[in-house]
Amino acid sequence: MKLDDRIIAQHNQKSVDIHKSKFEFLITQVDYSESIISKLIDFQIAIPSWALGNGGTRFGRFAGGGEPRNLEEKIEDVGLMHKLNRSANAISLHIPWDIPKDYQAIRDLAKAHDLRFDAMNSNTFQDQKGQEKSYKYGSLQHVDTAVRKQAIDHNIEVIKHGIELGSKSLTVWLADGSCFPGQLNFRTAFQNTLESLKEIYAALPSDWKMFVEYKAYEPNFYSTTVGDWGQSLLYASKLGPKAYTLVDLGHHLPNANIEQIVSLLLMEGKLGGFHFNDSKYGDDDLTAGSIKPYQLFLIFNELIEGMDDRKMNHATDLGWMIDASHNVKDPLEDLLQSVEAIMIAYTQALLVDRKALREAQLKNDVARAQEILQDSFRTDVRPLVAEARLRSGGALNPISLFRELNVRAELIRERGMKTAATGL
Ligand SMILES: [Mn+2]
Repeated sequence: MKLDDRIIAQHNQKSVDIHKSKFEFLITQVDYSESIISKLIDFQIAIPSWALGNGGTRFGRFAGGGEPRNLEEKIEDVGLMHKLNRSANAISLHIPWDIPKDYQAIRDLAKAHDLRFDAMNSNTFQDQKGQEKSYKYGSLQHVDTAVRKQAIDHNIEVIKHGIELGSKSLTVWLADGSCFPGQLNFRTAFQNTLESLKEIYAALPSDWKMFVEYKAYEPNFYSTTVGDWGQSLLYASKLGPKAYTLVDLGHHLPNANIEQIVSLLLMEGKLGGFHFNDSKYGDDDLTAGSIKPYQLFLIFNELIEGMDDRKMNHATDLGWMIDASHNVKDPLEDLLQSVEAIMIAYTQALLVDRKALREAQLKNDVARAQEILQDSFRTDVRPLVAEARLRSGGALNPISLFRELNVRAELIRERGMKTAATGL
């Protein structure tokens, strides 16, 4: 379904006065509010095609109803979301779940929704119907050259689809690893993976990036061949200037200091992209900011500090994407909440008084440093985020409007109850 500008304007009319009074109050306390608003308008987060349906667990999957049945409907869902919040102008596709049948038609549809194509994602973590070789014991690391070749060819095919759609990056996440001690020779697995990645890297167009995503564990539970940021950085460094590390917030061991990882990767010029989600225990794929909002703020604090130090463009120099797959919420409501949480954390981090923080650090004034950070974190910046949305034509309250319009009921009527957006 497509949303009319007039409907958004009517929705905003109802709450614009109360918004304006909150906004006017907030900007009396905030320096550079206009510059912050323009950064917020520019900041866009890509939506993965697999987040538009309900995910499952190893125990099963509960369909939510009205999930997109094909690539066209996935683009329509992201288009609707972007229309509501004006902060989700890209979709990230997964191959083979989203292979376009007609590139031109898919490009035109995305354009009609004001969307572009973000990173392409390959899949060597499961076997597809009719696939010749199995990835049961890994893909790019596999002891059998023929399996490695099949996985390399698949990644190169993903790049080709991406070129047709105007994407500029490939994300490689590998499930490769081992479940038991002795199963793998670690060095051989690393070398095989590196050699395979080199062949994929060689197929990248000159203006593309390759993101090497790491993950501590799952589906392998003893070792993972790209298991942490050190290993990812090793691969990315050996591959060359187009290869970068990708940080997924759910892919660390418990209590890892992700903000420090981000800071050092930026320092080395090797942070490429980001997958947002939140977690209580592991790769829980919960809504961004739902469990550890302070951590999300601290990560953004390091991102801004590091990007500004390198004179990077916040909006375009790193890949920003949500990577989540939820089991109980309406996927579109969940994604709207995630984007809002990301925008809030970004705004809070933009408020940090960096000069004062630097001074406190140089004086070893620990309490003052904490005050400076927490002062920003405890500021209710929602009116700034809403103002940016309002100025870019979005809804003051995207989720309220989504509910008022009964979007999900309409999607269920169109698409049915038992549809699935992923190939899981
Ligand atoms: Mn991820």
